[in-house]
Amino acid sequence: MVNMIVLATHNAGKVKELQKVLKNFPVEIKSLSDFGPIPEVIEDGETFDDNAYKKASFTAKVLGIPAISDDSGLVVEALDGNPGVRSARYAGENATDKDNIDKLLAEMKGKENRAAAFECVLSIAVPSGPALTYEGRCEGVITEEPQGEEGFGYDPVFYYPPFSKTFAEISVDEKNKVSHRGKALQGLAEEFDKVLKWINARIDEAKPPKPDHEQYEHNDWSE
Ligand code: ITT
Repeated sequence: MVNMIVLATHNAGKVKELQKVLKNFPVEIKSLSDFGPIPEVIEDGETFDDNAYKKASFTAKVLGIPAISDDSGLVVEALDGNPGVRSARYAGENATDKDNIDKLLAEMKGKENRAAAFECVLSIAVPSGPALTYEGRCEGVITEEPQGEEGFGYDPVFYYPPFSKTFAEISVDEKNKVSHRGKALQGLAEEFDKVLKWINARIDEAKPPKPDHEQYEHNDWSE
C-alpha cells in the first residue's frame, strides 16, 4: 500500500494546499525539500500536460515513490494562446511578475478581444511510468491596467466577471474556490480513493514476479 506521495515542487504553499485538500486520506504528502537534491527538470514541453507529466514521471522515477506535479499558465485568445507554457518566462528567462505583466499589456494594446483563461494540469505518476491527469480552467478578461495587490503572477490583470474583481483583489481562499488550480485539485480530491487504488495496482504490476521454487531442482553436491 502506498503511504507517501511527493509533490514535485519546493513551493511550501503548494504543498500545504495539497495536504489540506487530501487531509482525509491515509497518505503523507511530501515536498521535494524533504529529499536530497535531485536534478531540475527542464519545462520545455509544448503543452501543460507535457510539462506536468515530465516533472511527475521524472520525480517518481528518481525517488522511487509516486509523484504529483502541476503546470499552469495564462492562455490569451487574441495572442493565439500565449503566454501559455511560457507564462513564467514570457518577458525573458529571469523575468519578474511585473516584467511579464508589462509585456502582456503591451501585446494587448488596442486588442478588442480580451478573453483569457488560466489553465492547470495536475499529473500523478508512478515510478514505472504511467500517469493520470486532472485539469482545471478558469475564464476571465485581461484588464487595461493592473488592479489589486493580492496573489501573484498575472493576478492583477486577470478580471474575473462573476466576482467583478481581478484575482489580485480577492483573498487566497476565495480564489482557490474558483481558480484553475483549485478546480484541478477539487477534481483530484473527489476521486482520490480511486487514484490510490490505481497507484497500488500499478505498483503491484511493476513488482518482479515471485520466484516459483517448484521449477528449480534442489542442488545436491554430495556426489
Ligand atoms: P513551480 O515552481 O511549482 O513550477 P511556478 O512558479 O513555475 O511553480 P506554475 O508552473 O504553476 O508556477 O505557473 C507558471 C506561471 O503561470 C507562473 O509563474 C505565473 O506567471 C502564471 N500563473 C499560474 N497560475 C497563476 C495564478 O493562479 N495567478 C497568476 N498567475 C499564475
